Amino acid sequence: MEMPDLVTDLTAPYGPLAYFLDLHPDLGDFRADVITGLSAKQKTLSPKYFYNEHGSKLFQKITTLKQYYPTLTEKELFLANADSIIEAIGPGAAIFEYGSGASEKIEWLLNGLNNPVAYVAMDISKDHLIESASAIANNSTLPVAAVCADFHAPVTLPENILPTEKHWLGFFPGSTIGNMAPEAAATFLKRSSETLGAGAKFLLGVDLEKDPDVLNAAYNDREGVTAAFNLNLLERMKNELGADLNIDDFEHHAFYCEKGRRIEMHLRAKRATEIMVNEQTFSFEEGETLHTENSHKYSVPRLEKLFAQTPWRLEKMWTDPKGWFAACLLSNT
Ligand code: SAH
Ligand code: AVI
Repeated sequence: MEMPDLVTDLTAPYGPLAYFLDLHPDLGDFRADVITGLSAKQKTLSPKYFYNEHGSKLFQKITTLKQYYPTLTEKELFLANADSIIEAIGPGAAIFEYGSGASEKIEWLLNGLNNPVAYVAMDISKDHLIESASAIANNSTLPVAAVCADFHAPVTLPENILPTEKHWLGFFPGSTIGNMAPEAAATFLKRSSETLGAGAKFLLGVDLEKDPDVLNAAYNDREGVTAAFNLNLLERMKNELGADLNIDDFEHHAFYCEKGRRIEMHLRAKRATEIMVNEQTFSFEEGETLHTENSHKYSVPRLEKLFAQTPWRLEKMWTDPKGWFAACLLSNT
């Protein structure tokens, strides 16, 4: 079977999965990115490193918190508008879900779509991905596959394993697009239009601007799960890179930045401290931070401006009664 260059490690079938494609997104990158990020004036690390197995479980826990409104709001929005979303998508869709996580938001689509042909889950968190996609495969008559990849890098789909008669439907729920800067979001959308090809559609969930009190509460939950999720980055540095650091010297710091229209998450030094990695020492003054995540909140006009920079055309948008979340159907025609 001839495969494109990018298909480096394809196993088909893989347990109940039609295939598992491993593009090894993490190999070698974590150490290099930590060193580059800690060397910058504002110390920074990509939020993609939150999601090792433990981090993915912590995120799952976040989605069950009452204060973390995005998950429930989006689920209710999808369900309330399921009929019109499904009609707009049309028959014969092969779903490619970006950042599929626990694959918890796919059921209504798999059950409701007219004649879907396949479901492909893609995520950076390998074990969590295999476990979640396999659970869907065990309960579905459709071919289900998984791709472990970084969605910022190009992905080539092994098309020849799936039926030829289909149109791709990109599915990107959870407002994970908000974790990208708007320019990176435009690049991501452009790339996805190339990956999914002509005739594709894309269903995107986006968190909207709202009262900063609601936003601040969602990222500073009372149970401290978001704090644990953030601090898990330091655990990863210790366990996977052998970094020498004292986790107790850092605290979770999250706040809404009005100017950037985003929640910023940081790890803030409670006292002067150091992180040693690869025999290099990175000093933190008291109060200095490692910036770990942005979560951008959009207005409808800013979303329209974003889509206008990409080949996607906004076909329809649905919002919930409070105007907190948007589901956008884009088409590549
Ligand atoms: N779609 C789920 C999960 C959202 S959490 C939901 O809506 O609840 C974000 C997901 O994106 C995680 O599963 C994480 O592992 C994945 N992810 C984060 N950065 C990624 C990247 N650069 N490439 C691929 N997946 C990524
Ligand atoms: C995955 N992403 C959309 C979440 C968010 O809300 O930005 C990640 C998260 N960070 C803190 N809580 C949840």
